[in-house]
Amino acid sequence: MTAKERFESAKEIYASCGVDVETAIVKCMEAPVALHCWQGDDVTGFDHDGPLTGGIQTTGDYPGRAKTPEQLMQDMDMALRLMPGKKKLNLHASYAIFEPGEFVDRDKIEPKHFAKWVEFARERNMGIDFNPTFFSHDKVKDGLTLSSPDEETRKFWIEHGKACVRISRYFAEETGIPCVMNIWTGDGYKDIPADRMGPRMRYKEAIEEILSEPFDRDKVKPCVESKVFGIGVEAYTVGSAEVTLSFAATHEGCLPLMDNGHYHPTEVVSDKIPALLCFYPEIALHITRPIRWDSDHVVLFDDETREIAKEIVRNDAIDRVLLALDYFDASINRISAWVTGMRNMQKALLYALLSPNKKLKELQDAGKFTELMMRQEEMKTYPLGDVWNYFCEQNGAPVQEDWFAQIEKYEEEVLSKRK
Ligand SMILES: [Mn+2]
Repeated sequence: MTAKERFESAKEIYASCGVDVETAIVKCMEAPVALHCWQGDDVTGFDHDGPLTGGIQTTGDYPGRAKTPEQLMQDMDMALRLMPGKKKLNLHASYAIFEPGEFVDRDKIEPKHFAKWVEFARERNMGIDFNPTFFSHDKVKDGLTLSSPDEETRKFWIEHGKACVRISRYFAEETGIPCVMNIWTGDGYKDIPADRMGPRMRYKEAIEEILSEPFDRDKVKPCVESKVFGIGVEAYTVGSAEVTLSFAATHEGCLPLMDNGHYHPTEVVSDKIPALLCFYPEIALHITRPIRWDSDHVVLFDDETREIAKEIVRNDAIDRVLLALDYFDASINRISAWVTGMRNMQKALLYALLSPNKKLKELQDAGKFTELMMRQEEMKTYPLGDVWNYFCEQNGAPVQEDWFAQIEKYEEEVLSKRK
């Protein structure tokens, strides 16, 4: 059987349970997923020499890490060629590109420091999402940035946030695609604080100041991302789930962002998606894979990734849920890590789109839980692979494992030669 014949056969099989494969493919093609630049260089960036801080950690020392903007773009380009579907570029402020001999601190960065990224994105028809970088910097004082009791420290980081709003505006204008600007800090305490509310009030006011920088709500979409704990901030985080959710709920135009590595290990973001969709016009997600903690492993085609995709699709919310990847693994080929995670996210979306969602909801409402279980389980072995291969082909991306030969070739010819 040819790939086309396999696809035609799969189409019939899905049609027998009421799923229109062609519609699923079109919808999957239109769902943008933001590709995070920081997988390519272990969250190092180009604006500092110090260690990674903020309670996050990369582990591993696989050879060939991108060390310059040119290398990072070259690697990203390689990865992008091996992924089907619509992508956005996701940047951190620490990836500012300076001219030789030039340097400005984070409170002074300007759109021009991201002009090369705009060029990169435009040539590839991608929008750009953005993140102020509130970590890995000597102005993080006692583990705090926006919530610091020290006014000078707070002011520096507020100015950084405002500079990032201006840069986000520039991205949206230059690409014609809205820019999602996500605010996350690692602010918190290692041990039991004496004052939990004070830092949170300062955090609230600081974010309000950042968002007082003017922007058009159709072009810049600010988000606040929560976290339960980080390395070195085990006892308390300022931007907890309650803080960010309440902030977004009470500030017009600000969206909540959920990172599925940022909750207690038994909590699932898939269940939180429909909860928030009841109240917010739009929400944002960071897709990662936590193992026992916020370990940021590569996204797999696992139960929770599929469940997240199902909640987005069956609530008809592809347009309302802004998707981005956020993980970093330095122990394996970094480009392969990018490609594996992106393909799995897209595969999960396709899987969800190939589910008879309406029928399954009807079974639930009719109290037919025996049949509901049977059908949900049977769907798992429907011929997703045949549709996925066709989807990749339609998007000019390699099918099945065919992409890996290109990774190996690139590793031999490019990565292994890097010092
Ligand atoms: Mn995140």
